[in-house]
Amino acid sequence: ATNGNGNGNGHSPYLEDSRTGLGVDTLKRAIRNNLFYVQGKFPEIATRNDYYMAIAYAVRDRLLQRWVASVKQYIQEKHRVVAYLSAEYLLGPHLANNLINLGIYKETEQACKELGLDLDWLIEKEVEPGLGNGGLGRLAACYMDSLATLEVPAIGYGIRYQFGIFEQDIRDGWQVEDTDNWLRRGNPWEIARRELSYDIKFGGYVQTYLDRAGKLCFNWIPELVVKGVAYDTPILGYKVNTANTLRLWKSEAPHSFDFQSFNAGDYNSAVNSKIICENISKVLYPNDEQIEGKRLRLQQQYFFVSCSLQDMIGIHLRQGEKIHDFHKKFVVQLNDTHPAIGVAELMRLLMDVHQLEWEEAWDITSKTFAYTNHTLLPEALETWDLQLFGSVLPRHLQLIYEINRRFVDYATIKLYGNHQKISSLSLIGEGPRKYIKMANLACLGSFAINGVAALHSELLKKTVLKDWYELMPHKFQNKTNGVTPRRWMVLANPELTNLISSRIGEGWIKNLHELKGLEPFADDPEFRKEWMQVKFNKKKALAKRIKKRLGLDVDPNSMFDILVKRIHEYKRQHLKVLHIITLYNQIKKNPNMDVVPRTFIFAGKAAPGYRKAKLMIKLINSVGEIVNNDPDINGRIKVVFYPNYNVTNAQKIYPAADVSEQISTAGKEASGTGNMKLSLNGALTVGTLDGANVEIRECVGEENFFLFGLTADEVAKVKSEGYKPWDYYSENPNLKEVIDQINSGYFSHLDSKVFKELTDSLLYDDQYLLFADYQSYIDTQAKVEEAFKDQDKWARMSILNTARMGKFSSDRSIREYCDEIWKVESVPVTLD
Ligand code: GL7
Repeated sequence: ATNGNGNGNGHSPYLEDSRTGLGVDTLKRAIRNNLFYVQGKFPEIATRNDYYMAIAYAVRDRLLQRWVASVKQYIQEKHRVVAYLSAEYLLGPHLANNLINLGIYKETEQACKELGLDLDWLIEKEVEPGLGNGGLGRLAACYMDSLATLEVPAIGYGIRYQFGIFEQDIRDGWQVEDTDNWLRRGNPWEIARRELSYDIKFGGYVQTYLDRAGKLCFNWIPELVVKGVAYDTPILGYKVNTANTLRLWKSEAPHSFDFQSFNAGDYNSAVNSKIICENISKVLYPNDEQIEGKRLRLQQQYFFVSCSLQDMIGIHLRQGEKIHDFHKKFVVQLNDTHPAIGVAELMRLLMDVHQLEWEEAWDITSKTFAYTNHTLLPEALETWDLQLFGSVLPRHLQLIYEINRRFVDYATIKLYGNHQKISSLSLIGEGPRKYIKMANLACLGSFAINGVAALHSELLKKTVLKDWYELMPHKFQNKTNGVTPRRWMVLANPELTNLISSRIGEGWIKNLHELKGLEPFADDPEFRKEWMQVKFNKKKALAKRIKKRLGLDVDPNSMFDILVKRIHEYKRQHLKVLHIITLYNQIKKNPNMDVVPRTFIFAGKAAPGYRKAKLMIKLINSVGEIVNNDPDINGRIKVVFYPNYNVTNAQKIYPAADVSEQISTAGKEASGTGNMKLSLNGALTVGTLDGANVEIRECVGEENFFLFGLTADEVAKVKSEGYKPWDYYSENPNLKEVIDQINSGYFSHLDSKVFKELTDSLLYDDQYLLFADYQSYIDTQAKVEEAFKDQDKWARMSILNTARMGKFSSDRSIREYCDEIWKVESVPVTLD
């Protein structure tokens, strides 16, 4: 066959078939060729990693055609583009995901087999890029998947951290951190674009002068200039031609040496300045929901935002468009306040570099940005010490002052005389030290503001962003989070995927609402049996991993009760521990009682500087040590802390869950997304009315959800009336026994001091109302136990959970963002 270009292949005028072909034979050839030409190895001496790399390159080659075609089409047809700005992307391993999205999993498996390789074994080899902390970073990754799948032109911008989230190990029950050197064996999924780089200034001072026309001009003379180099990773949509770009910036020194110091004989300071530059993208801050007001963190934020905005302006102008139309070409989504400095940076670029006047620059800026808020915790709202800010970004401090001056003038008229409101809206906080309020900068500079679940969006309007809502109600929206069914079902749970597809076809993978079609099968005994068999197999597989990693035997016939997420007081892992000890005490007092065997599985990382969270991990492990080895318990309850929770491990845990624990204090969890992944995989939720739990319960039906605890309104009320945890403690004998037992050293080799910080904070403060929710939680767990005894009924409930999760696809979230905020349309990509 000829395509008229004279090269005889049917795909492309400039590529050989072997680089794009999707058949088994071409895949085999590609793997062998890559082993030889890229790795420089032959089969007899190739290591597992060599083979992994050979396959990864073979797959990447197959993405490239789609990637190039997508970019080409966006440029030629000048489409409107979404720029997603996020300091974190928690992508998870690429290989299996790309095989699924390309639709060549089976072919590759076969090709491997014929080469004597086991694909799954190679997939296990991949080190995941952990460039995020938790839900916020993972959401960005799910959204990139959905944007591509929905064929929406989009670029994700972020930081190419050399070290991602730390690796967690558990020693003597305590968390210990190790660095995440994810790039040590190379990264076959990225392409370095050395030619694509921008200079980023830091520090110094600002000169003002009048130009020839008498206009006041500003010249920022920096103390340090850093180069940002683009590293691109293709993000392929599911069974479409669209491959979007994730562009992550790496910081480097502009020249490898500072020649001035070098010539002056000061080799050390020359090398030093190189190190300072490289440090900016060196490491991800491991804090989740907590700000760290460090200079380097501000530098990271500004670094990637400035690179990204300069890049967008470059793309726009190279297409022959006018700077005045920038907001028509790009809409920029701020993933939390981390990139909010973009508001001031775009003003600077438009005015200082592109010579626009203030009014026009502000008009463009405020039509460009939209802001997603991800938290209600006051301690997580970013602020920067004003002095620190000014020393890193002197020009931006001027701009923020001027933005604020104009805004306060406006607000003073609108809110005549309400000084308290005006000062709460001000971009600058007063106090012993002044500070910049990033959420306020984001709210003012954006045309849309959204929360991430219905309850969260409502609470934003009533609490943290109340004054903004009253002043600018038109900006406020809700966009409930979602998760990608490709990674969280097709990839993580192929067995359940096949079972579902055997009954309702495969349409649900792209249109999750089609899962509704499963509902009738909840009444089909044969289907229920197959459903529970898949669950059992996934539990067996997880049990095997637990045995391998921890040497612990767990029974796959027991109920797998799962609490996996970052460790945080508001997420209340310690409430789960109170339940476990309560159950333990019941059995101890009545060893013959009829209990449903349960395996409690915890996983999650604590921020390295968060002492109480680390103590919670120690408590879980200490309780596990006693419970797991007590002959009276005889294995009926087991406690597991599975180390190093990350995307790879999450993919193994979710499918094995019977029960999903979503037990945060109502009003604290903005949305949650693990709650969605677990329910999608057929787990039943024990949860509070918090975040997206509210909407999950609405969808699956209250009879298929175990609700407990105070509502957000009740929490607020209890607190305002003067909450006294001690009263709950002294009036509830079971609770008292549990707390006293922890304090006696029962779980800590009679050391009664280890957990004192934790128990004291519960007895005398209990900010997160564990004691107030304790009895309700215990009672609800008794209902869970009863329900589990009737496996037929349980199977029904499990099937209905999955069947009714259609709403929680990230495809639905992204559609809403596209239609209601971004005003962008799908662009089907055609291959030539
Ligand atoms: C979070 C919220 O805590 C979480 O509830 C939400 O699902 C997630 C994505 O919207 O964002 N906010 C936040 O700062 N982190 C989150 O995970 C770290």
